[in-house]
Amino acid sequence: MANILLIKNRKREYTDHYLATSPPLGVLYLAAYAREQRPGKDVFTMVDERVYAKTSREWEAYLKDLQPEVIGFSSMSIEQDQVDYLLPVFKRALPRAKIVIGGPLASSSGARLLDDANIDYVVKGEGEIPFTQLLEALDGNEDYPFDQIAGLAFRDDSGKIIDNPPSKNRADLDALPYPAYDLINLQDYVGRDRMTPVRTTQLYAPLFTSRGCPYHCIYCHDIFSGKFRAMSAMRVVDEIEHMINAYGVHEFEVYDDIFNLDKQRVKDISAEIKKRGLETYFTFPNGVRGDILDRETLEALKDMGTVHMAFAVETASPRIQKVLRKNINLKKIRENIAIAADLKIFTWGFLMMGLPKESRWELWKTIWFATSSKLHGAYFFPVVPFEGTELAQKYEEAIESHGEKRLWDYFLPEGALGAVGPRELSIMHSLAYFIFFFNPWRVYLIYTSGVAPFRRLVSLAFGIVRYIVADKILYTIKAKARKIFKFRITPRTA
Ligand code: B12
Ligand code: SF4
Repeated sequence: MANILLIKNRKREYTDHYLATSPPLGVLYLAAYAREQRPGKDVFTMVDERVYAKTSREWEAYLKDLQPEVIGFSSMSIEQDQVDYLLPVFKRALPRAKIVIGGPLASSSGARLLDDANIDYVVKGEGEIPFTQLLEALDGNEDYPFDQIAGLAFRDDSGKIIDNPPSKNRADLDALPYPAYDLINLQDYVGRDRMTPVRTTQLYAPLFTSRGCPYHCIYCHDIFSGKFRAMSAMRVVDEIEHMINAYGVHEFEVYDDIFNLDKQRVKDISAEIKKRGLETYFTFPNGVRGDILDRETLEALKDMGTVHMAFAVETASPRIQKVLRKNINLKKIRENIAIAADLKIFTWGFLMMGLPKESRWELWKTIWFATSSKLHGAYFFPVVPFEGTELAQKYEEAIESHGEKRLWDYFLPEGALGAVGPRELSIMHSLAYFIFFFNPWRVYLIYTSGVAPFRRLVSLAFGIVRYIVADKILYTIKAKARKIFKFRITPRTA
């Protein structure tokens, strides 16, 4: 029997924008799948560092008490600072425990992470099958030799790094067990900042009903590989009904990369929810593919209780759309945003700034596209070229030439691949928010959206002002001071 501790990591050095916290679906799937495949063999414990942050001393005491044999650590790339900080603490406390790292960081950076001697195994990409096979291998089951576990990177007995290619054999999504929600308390996530920008105080749960995306944009993660696979409408509604009955959840935050690729599936899900008489609310904060929607599909989404939907426009420049391989039909997405807004779905746009060779004119076009649309809200993200993406490979030189090579900030332009430099980009970035939010048209749209009553509108406006003015200036000062005096920014604990 293995005693397994699963940890959802957090960012160590953070600005307020990195505090969003939603239930850690990835690790909950891992535990559910392993439990099903190895019944009675393991005991799982789950710690979400974003909810229950511990100091290094508290971690040492906790680990010595719990004595896990396997520690599964789930992290995004942006959270690597906390990986670097915590893993030596873990190894010191429990030198014999096996440390496995998975999630977006592992998928992006792969075997390179084994440069850190504290990490024993790296699992790239989709985790259910390789993680369960790894548990078998650690138990000594010879049917699962380490070098045959797809997507696993590890050191062999001689210390050589073995990097197994990812699997072509993926989990059957309809056969996946429901995520192991018994390992967390869903109440812990109520009232916190979350991916859905309009805060509610309702109990909610995430849904991930499809994996993979056929579009292959050059900046995108490829955690689930390009091929699109989806749960059937029945399996999706079964999970929704299970969450209502077992946990009293009626609001669902959908994280799919491209929930609406199969229009018929969307309509079937909506019809099935209606048929079963379920009371449901949905938000799509990770975005839908906005140009392949149509009125009928949007009405089906509205019927099933959709209150919020993000549209990933990224750029209003057709040239850059091609470079990114996103190829959004800008006319169509604008029309669909308007239909959604008219249906009283709170629409949010994702725009990127600082894209390859992006000119001042192209930046203005993007700002104008968003401002003149019926979007209720928008994020203008400075581009972050994540390791492992085509964008990062193609523009490696540009990334290095703007100072030390490290992950740029998602909210504050520190680097730029575009034709304008970081300083100008930063000014345009602030201007984009001002022009977008502080105009009577936007205020009218938000006020009449039916979703955001006045109090929310005011808090949204304060949030944006604080972000552009206070946080940006404060963060810049702190970052400069950090460089000069070499101290860390706001460690929350320890
Ligand atoms: C929901 C979500 C969030 C939530 C929280 C996610 C969470 N619970 O951890 C919030 C809103 C907080 C968030 C924030 C951000 N996010 Co986000 N987010 C997502 C999203 C949409 C869904 C995540 C999810 O639940 N997926 C479903 C589950 C099933 O997949 P999974 O978590 O990846 O887990 C699977 C595998 O990765 C693996 N696995 C995961 N953990 C482990 C652990 C072990 C031990 C093993 C073996 C395997 C394993 O197995 C799992 C099952 O197959 C993804 C996009 C996506 N398609 O996944 C982006 C994504 C994870 N986010 C991303 C980014 C960049 C961010 C932000 C930086 C963006 C921003 N604008 O602020 C912030 C950073 C937050 C921070 N901590 O500072 C990137 C990460 C890229 C990277 N290389 O790190 C992604 C991939 C999207 C993208 N743009 O490419 N995000
Ligand atoms: S459409 Fe979205 S999910 Fe699909 S490859 Fe492009 S960015 Fe990724």
